[in-house]
Amino acid sequence: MTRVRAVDLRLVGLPLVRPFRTSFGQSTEKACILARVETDETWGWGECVADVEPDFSGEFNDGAWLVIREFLAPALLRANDVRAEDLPSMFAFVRGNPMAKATVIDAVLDAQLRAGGTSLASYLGADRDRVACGVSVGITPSTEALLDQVSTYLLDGYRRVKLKIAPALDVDRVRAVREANPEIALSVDANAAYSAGDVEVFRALDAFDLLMIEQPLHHEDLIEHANLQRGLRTAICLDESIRSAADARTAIALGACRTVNIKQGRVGGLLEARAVHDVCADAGVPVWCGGMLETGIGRATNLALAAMPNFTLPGDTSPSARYFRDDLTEPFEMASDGTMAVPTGPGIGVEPDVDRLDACTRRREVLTA
Ligand code: NPG
Repeated sequence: MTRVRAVDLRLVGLPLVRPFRTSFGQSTEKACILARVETDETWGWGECVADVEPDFSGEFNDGAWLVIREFLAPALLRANDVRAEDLPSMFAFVRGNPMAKATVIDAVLDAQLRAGGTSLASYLGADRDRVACGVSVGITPSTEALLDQVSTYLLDGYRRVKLKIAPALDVDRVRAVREANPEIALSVDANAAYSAGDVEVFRALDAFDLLMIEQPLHHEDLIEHANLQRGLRTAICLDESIRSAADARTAIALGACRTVNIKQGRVGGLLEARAVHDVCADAGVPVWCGGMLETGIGRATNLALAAMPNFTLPGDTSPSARYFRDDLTEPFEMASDGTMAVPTGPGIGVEPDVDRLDACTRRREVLTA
């Protein structure tokens, strides 16, 4: 049991080494909330995957900050003894807001595991000590720039390349990458930019032997995803549509997808992510670990999750240098075989550098009982 004495919230900002463009916007900087919970014995870290604007989901940094400060942290600080496993039901009085909840739940879980000397990977039942890395390539200014980036990433050793697509920046670009690289594991991610009327785009993409087409349609439209999936050879993967294990169960029952991207922050934290993994494993649906440009704290968390048995496809778990010149933790490195080591220390197994953390902190608030 753990008693939380303080929740130390920071908003940090780190420049990205190259802008990242998706169908919903462009980022040049990673700005996120970090929570450090302090318990009687130890501490734990949680990284919030919300962004500056409510574009990927309805959550955003300033909103998540308020939800944590006004609702989640006070409930946690009032509780005498808690386990991370108690928090999803303790936080049920707050509807939605999975990213804010994940930040606090993951931080308490990290503290609990540090106190017990257990690594997050072994707590989650990981069955390997290295995971295969994929890379997500943002929308580039030209097809030439895209081909250049893809060949650099392939030389780095990545095991799978995912291309961001958007209307009119899709079939021709994917064809060019496929023709230049006939053998690679290739996928595309639309971030919900299309509608049911765009079926011709997906029929054309179906010819490129893709590993999957990720989140083609609106996140609430599972029926349309099922209709589309019935007409395609390529597997549809859902990301934004899956906010919980219940969503995963529904999507699979409807035939709306044949694979699932698990982002622990999008589903309310590591405990729910494990439940999504289990639902998919029971249904024979493979999963993989998504990424949201996390700092080393969120990256350590993702690597532990990605080592669970049903994570059978390479994830968006790239090394630190693909995002940041100076990560907050020791940088994560990828071996030339395209794999990365899963942290083995207690909890998430990493710690941010205090000076670097202070240098990139924009706002800080320490909440106590
Ligand atoms: O390497 O972490 C990464 C980026 C992977 O493409 C990626 N993430 O839609 O999945 C996504 C996208 C994303 C990034 C979404 C940031 C929201 C915020």
